[in-house]
Amino acid sequence: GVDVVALGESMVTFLPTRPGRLADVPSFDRAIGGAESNVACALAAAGHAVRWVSRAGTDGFGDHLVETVASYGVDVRHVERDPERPTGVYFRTAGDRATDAHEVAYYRSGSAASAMSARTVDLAAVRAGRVLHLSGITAALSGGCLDLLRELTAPAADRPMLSFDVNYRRGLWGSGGGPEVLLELARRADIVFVGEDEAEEAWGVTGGPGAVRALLPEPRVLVVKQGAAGAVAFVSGEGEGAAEGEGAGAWSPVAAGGPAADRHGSARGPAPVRGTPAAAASASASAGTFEPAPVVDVVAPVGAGDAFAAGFLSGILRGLPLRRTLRLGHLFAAAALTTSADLAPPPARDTADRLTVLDTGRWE
Ligand code: KDG
Repeated sequence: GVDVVALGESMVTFLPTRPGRLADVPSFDRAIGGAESNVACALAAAGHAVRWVSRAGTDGFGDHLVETVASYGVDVRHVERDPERPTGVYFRTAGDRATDAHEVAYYRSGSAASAMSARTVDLAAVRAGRVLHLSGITAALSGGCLDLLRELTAPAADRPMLSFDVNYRRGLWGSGGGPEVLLELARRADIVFVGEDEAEEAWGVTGGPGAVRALLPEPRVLVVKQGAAGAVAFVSGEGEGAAEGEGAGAWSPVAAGGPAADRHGSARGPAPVRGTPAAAASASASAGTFEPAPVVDVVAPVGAGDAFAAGFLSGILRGLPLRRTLRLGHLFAAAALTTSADLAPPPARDTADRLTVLDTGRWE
């Protein structure tokens, strides 16, 4: 079976060959980007069965995208090729060391992927995994894409466990409704990833991770990323007490032992543990579980959030304890932070396991 299906637009990415303003960079190196395929590739590299669902043009850029994602071992059979519309591309500059600010120039409006909708993607193929990973980028691409996300996030008995990375991209939303839409979608997900700074930018939340949880009490798992410092995970409901320990993933929404939907009964939405005011109150009252990130020299932050999501989902799929799952997220992110490309393969599983283990079992 398929562990994870990721759906979203990917683009050929042009990385600057030197620092400076977009206006001044004379040449670019080709790579690929796309938040959801970044997650898919990292998860496949970590040994999971992953499918990426998308659309791409029949142009050479589309070939390059699909071939590159496939080279990670991702199932790309459900990527539809559109002869009428181009593959999206984007250019970016190197981040300013002081501010991390980089310029992004997207050429994706009217792309093949922006024509994703409930009619142009195979919904059964999208819902076939244990986990469905989506991001807020897709919601900004077109009306059809937004409707598709609404359909995929609607409560349903057979819905896979839904993972949602808020991924607020101000440049894609312009002035219209992005923050409200992202909040609506995030509230319907089971696992949500959001940056503390992103939550402030999109929703004006200040006051730290607890304040973000107060705004988003519904998801069973909420991860608030705090940049170089680390990340805080909030887990509500069944198995909450096991979150800290080395228990066999009792906290996990997809802990080993059957399809995710089974664990929530037949009526999946909203799950009993999370719909009630009491659950919401206890979720927002909990301080969460903080795990610091390793210190690395950042080459380019782009793609680190995707890598974090992949590492965290890998820990969940493997039924690892929460703190170790957070460490895996940080480790995958560290691999992405220290390369210039958007997509960075994580360390091999045995290395990752040694680097993230909680108790080294060393002789006293
Ligand atoms: O998270 C990294 C992505 O933002 C990047 O790879 C490109 O998907 C992308 C986007 O839409 O910005």
